[in-house]
Amino acid sequence: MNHTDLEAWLAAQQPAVADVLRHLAQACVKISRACSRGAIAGEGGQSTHGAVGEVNVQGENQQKLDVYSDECMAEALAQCSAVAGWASEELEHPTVSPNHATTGRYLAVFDPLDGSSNIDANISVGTIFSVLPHMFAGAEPTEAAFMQPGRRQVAAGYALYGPATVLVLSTGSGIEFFTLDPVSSNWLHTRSGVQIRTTTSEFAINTSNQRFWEKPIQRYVSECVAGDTGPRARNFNMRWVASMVAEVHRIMTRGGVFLYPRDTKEPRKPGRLRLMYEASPMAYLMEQAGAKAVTGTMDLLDVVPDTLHQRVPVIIGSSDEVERIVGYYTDPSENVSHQLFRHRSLFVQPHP
Ligand code: AFP
Repeated sequence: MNHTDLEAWLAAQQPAVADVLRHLAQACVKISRACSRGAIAGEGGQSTHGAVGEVNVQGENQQKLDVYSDECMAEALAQCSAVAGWASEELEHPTVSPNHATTGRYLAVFDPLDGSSNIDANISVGTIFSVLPHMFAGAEPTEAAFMQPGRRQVAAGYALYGPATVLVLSTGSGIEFFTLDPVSSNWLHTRSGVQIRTTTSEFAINTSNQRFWEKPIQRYVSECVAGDTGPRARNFNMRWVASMVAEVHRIMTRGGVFLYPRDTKEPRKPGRLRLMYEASPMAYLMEQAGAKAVTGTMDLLDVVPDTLHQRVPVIIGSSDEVERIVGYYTDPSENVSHQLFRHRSLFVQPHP
């Protein structure tokens, strides 16, 4: 079967946005190569496999591949004239482009290697990215320039480094899949206009946190687990990869719902996942595929960030299930104290 490639698709996009995506995709090729080489990755006796032995800005153990992936992204974006600056999960503050800070019209935000705590186990990992307009183009971007809700994204995507490397992109007109040809390093266009099915019998959640969940989530999961003996009157299946890109890609291909809700495990943190480089880009992609993305009490794309590394509750996927969960949040008998748990409140603390 003959496939067109990424360049052919980019040629039909807005040129500056296309240029940002081209550079991001090039970085993902390098990251893919390093991931696929596992323990033999690295050059000149310098392995890029294993832990660095330090914790990053998130308070998480940093992997050498986290650092390498971050460098690949920064190197690619520094060469892109459309990008004025970028922010990474790995760095506390944004980076101002060395050459294009006052001329670039866009900002990039990314998690260079999401799920990297799985890398030693050879489980799929991925890169997630978001492209925002630079609202103060002409001036060097400050941290404040990044504080935009996901609704403003002009493009988003992820690369999944699994058995095959897949790039999923949207510029606001639907979802496109590209598959990396490892021989030619070319991204081949493999699916267009992907839509997520509205119904599903598959959910993904880390049930070890069950005792910390809010009541609507307790209700939803217990009803799924009760299967055909409960109020749903049908059986459900559960999946948990602990690698968000893999979970989202499964939902893209066969439907499902993914939940990392607010919990009381660490009351200072309103969730596990990060708004700007995990939740927002994935929410944008979900909506582009006809699915839904909420915190439980509002659309994820409407959450206005207070800080770069802000965390947020995430409930995304097949619309029938997400709407049902939202219904449980608005049900007065579930007694969720919305006002106490607003997204801009005393309960939302900066990272980690
Ligand atoms: P790491 O990048 O530290 O591996 O975190 C991955 C992640 O942010 C996301 O990809 C997973 O969905 C989630 O964390 C897994 O969290 P649990 O450790 O609670 O399973």
